[in-house]
Amino acid sequence: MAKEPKPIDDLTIWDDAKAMIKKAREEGIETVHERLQMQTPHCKFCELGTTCRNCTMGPCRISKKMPRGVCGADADVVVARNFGRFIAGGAAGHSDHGRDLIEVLEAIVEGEAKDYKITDEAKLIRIAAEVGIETEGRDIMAVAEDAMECFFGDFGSRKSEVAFLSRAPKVRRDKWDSLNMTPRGIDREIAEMMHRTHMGCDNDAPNTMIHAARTALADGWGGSMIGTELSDVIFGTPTPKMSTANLGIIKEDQVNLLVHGHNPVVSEMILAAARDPELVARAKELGAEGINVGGLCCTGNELLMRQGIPMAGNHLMTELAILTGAVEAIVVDYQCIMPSLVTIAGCYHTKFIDTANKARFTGGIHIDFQPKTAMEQAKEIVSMAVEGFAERDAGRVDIPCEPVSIMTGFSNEAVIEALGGSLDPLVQAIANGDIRGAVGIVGCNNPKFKQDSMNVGLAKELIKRDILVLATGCVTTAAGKAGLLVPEAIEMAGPGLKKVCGSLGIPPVLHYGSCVDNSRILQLCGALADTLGVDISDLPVGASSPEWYSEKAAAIGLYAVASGIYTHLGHPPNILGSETVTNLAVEGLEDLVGATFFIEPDPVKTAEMFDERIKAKRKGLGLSE
Ligand code: SF4
Ligand code: MSK
Repeated sequence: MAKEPKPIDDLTIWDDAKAMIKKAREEGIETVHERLQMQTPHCKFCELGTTCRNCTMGPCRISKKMPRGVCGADADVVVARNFGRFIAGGAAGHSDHGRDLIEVLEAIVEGEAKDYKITDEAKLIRIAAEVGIETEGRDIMAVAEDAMECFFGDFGSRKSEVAFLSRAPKVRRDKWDSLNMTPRGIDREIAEMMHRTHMGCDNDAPNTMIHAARTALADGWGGSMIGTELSDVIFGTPTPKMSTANLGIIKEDQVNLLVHGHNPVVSEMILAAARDPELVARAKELGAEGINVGGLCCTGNELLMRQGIPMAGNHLMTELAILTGAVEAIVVDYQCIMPSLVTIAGCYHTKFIDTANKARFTGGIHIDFQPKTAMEQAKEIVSMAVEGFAERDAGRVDIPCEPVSIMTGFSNEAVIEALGGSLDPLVQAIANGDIRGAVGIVGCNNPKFKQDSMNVGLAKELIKRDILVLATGCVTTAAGKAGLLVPEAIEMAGPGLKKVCGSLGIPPVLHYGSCVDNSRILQLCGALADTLGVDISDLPVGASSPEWYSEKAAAIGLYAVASGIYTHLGHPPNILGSETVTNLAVEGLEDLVGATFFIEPDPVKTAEMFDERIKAKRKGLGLSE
């Protein structure tokens, strides 16, 4: 018997989402919420992490009745192996994204990508010097070539550590060395995780978990950091600017093209093509006022940070954006793109265009996007969107709200500039207790949570307690829609945070970028620890992914913990079938790396836990609570 659909009010905190879910139900269009209901209850073995499919003597399910798989592996081994592979998947996603940026840099150096350039030469010189490249008096292309070689090298097997580890405090690097946790090469750690978890290899759960942490560190201080830094070099380092968010950014009188995915290599070019006078003229010929490029998920965040484009929404808004009936094209690169978008686009005039060979969608229009032919291909894509305007059915258009203002663009460079050139004023504000600590709230939506209830609830609870929040990934649009990303949001903050942010004219929740940009937060923590002469685990900081779902979010959580940052998850990964693995994650890692995970679905209790932790860390630094 078909299940009764859940009340719409239970699914999301947003009016724009509610209106579109209602429209979907009226039009008989299935969304993520119905599919979750169909999949519930989930397989208990998989939820506990106790299913193994690593060989064909199985698959095996481990339980009290059947405590060992055919090979003899117990629950600890199976859970650790599954978790290890989960982390490897996340690290591979972020890091392959980073590699794509190196390949664009290579194409620039070789003169094969005329549509891309080195936009921030000063940053390239700065990061090159950081990784030991001679920069004095050298041609910028020569420096770029050496940087490219260095970062390609980080993916291989010939180094003892990835280059940006130089940004971590020495005491932290020594800890990683002593634990066998130092990431040597990005692909190496990912491949080794696959090897270790092959039948008959690493059959010691804690040892597998250590390598999981090493793989995650290769992502955070390696692949993701390379992705962030080279994106800044090629497209410009973000600076503060205003923009808008929610489904109201979709304009009835314009050609609407939404970019979705993660990598700015495609979406930056789409944005540039959308400004082409001929394409704009053609849009006008067809009766539109212009071409509107809006963002979804993290490729949206990338363009928001650097170019200030408006954001249509986060993960759970991607299906709903198409339901406005006013989207001519949705252009995707990779990661977090639900295949259901092709089906929903097919219910409207919307063209679904995929651009990466490694992320093709059956039923989508595929453009094999290449740096060599970037602008030409981007114009072809934008042209498809423009022509689609004529096919729009005005009777099915429903844009449910007006957009809200948001402030974006807080790279570390921008923050340091706002502080007058150094981190000292921030250190001072932390020391005198105006800012008691900082928490990065990152990651996704998951239909298992009322959309954004945790993301927004936690941010509000923390700023009340004078804890600065840094937002990345899909938390960004949530915070923006809740009015937390504007300077006026200081009215929701505690007195100290209000004073500091008020004097700088910045919001108490700072948009720090996309998912790979969590590496900016790692870099900031490293620099703060160095300024104070302590380890990262001594700082009054935390991380949270309240509504996470993806392998990448798990890798982010693990590299945060392994870097010494106390980290919250709104629900557990699939590890509860092993006491050893669970205890290690929520307790045992404290002794090893100075931080753990904690799992808590309630935002107020989560804020209280962070508050306690921050008090303890402040005390440890000799500061008032
Ligand atoms: Fe079963 Fe062991 Fe094979 Fe896993 S590796 S499927 S536990 S026999
Ligand atoms: S897009 S990984 S849903 S944050 Fe980076 Fe959002 Fe999570 Fe994808």
